[in-house]
Amino acid sequence: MLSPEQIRQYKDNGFLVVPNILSAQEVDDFVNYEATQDPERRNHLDNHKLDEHWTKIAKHPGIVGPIRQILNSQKPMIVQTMYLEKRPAEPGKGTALHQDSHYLPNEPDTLMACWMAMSNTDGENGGLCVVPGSHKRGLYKTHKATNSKDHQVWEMEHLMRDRTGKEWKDKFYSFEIDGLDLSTVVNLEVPKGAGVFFSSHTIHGSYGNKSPDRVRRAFATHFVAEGTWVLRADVQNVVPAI
Ligand SMILES: O=C(O)CCC(=O)C(=O)O
Repeated sequence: MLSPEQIRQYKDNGFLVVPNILSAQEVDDFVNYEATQDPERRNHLDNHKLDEHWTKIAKHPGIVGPIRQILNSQKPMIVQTMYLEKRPAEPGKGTALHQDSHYLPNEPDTLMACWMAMSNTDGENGGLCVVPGSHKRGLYKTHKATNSKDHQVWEMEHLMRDRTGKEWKDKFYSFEIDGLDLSTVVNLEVPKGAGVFFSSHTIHGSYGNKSPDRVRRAFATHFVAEGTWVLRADVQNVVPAI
C-alpha cells in the first residue's frame, strides 16, 4: 500500500517510483520464460489475456493495490500490456516523449500506467524519462516524432468506436510534444523489480540503449477505472485487474 506521502508525491509530480514491487525471482521467472517465446508476440497488446506469465505481472498485488488507491478505490481494469526490451548499443530504439492519452483516448480520462523495471534501468541503457509536473498542464499539442536518430518513428490507422457503437478511423503516429523544453526531462534510475506509476498526462518516453553491455527491460501495464470507455477498438475489451 502507498503511504499518504507517496500519494502526495504522485499527485504533485505526476509519477512515483516504488522499489521492490517484484522479487528478483519473479522478474527472472518472467524474463527467462519470455526468452523462450517468439518476440513477435510482443507486438500484441493483449498478452495479459492469453498468457498466464503476463497475467501474473499485470495483476500483481504490488501493482494493482497502488493503482486502486490512486484511482480512489475504483476497480482497475487492464487496457494493455507491453514488454519492452532494448538490447545494448541498439540505435534509435527510444519512445518519443508523449502523454498516453494521445495514444489511448478514454472517457472520462482515468488512464494510468505502471512501468516495471525488469532489469536495472537508467539514462544510459534507455530507461524511462519523465517531465515532473507536466500532468498539471492538460493535453499538449503534438506532431509526428522528428528525432528518428533517438526515437522510433511510425504511423498507424486505428478503428475507433464510441459508447453508442458509432465507428470511424483515426490516424496515430509516434507523438512528440510541440515545443517541449528538453531541459525539463528527467532520466529515472529504476532498479530491477521497482515500478514507476504515472498518469496519462505525464510526459514520458525513453532514448536508445547506449550501454555497451546492459539490456534494458520493462513491463508496462495500462489501466483505467471500471466504467471508463476506451475509444480504440483494438484495446476496448478491458479486463478486471482484481
Ligand atoms: O519504456 C519505454 O520506452 C516507454 C514506455 C511507455 O511509453 C509507456 O509505458 O507508456
